[in-house]
Amino acid sequence: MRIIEANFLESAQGIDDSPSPDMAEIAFLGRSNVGKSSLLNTLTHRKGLAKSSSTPGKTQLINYFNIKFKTDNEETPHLYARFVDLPGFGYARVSKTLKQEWNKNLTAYLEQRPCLQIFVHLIDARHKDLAIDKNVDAFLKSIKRGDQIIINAFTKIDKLKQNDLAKLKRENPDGIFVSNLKKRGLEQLQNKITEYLFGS
Ligand SMILES: Nc1nc2c(ncn2[C@@H]2O[C@H](COP(=O)(O)OP(=O)(O)O)[C@@H](O)[C@H]2O)c(=O)[nH]1
Ligand SMILES: [Mg+2]
Repeated sequence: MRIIEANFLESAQGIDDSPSPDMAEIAFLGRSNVGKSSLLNTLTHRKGLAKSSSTPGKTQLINYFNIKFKTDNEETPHLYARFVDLPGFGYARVSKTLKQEWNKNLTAYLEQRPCLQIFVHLIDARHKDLAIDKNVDAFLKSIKRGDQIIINAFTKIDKLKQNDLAKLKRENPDGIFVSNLKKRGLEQLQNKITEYLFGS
């Protein structure tokens, strides 16, 4: 399965002004600068789709993208889902909980959106133990419904030594390990998403 179309749909401040929940959604979240925009652009084959240069912390909007997949099945040649680009949260503000750090509207989106199926938590492979990411992880686990999964995607693995990458993989057997720069792990990430949503 591959992505053949990706289009920006709209930005929302929260659930109230979000599109109608008529499609499976995959939310991408992580610290500012983790590589989220780069990853979204590469996954969708659209260089400027998620603006990669926006000032960290300035935009607190939820951005929706309609994604069209091409399948190998003649009866259902196309499948659809929505990628949701969430604002990056701040640099390691250890003393604050995610709820204080992050706009209430965003946590409400994560907690209450009925069609939200997958959380993709992006974690910088070099800084995998930051308090803020631990908070996010605990928060996601605490809100996750039975019909949802959390994918931990470790980014910028090109910056790790082989030994450290091997160790990271051992410690996170269910993780996905990506480098946008070296184009590693992107197919695994996409496969994990489509397998969960569509079973293929
Ligand atoms: N070495 C390396 N740098 C990356 C990678 N992905 C993104 N970057 C860089 O990290 C910075 C932040 O990327 P961006 O996609 O804007 O992060 P965002 O703030 O999470 O949307 C930019 O300078 C990117 O060029 C990667 O896989 N490897
Ligand atoms: Mg960005």
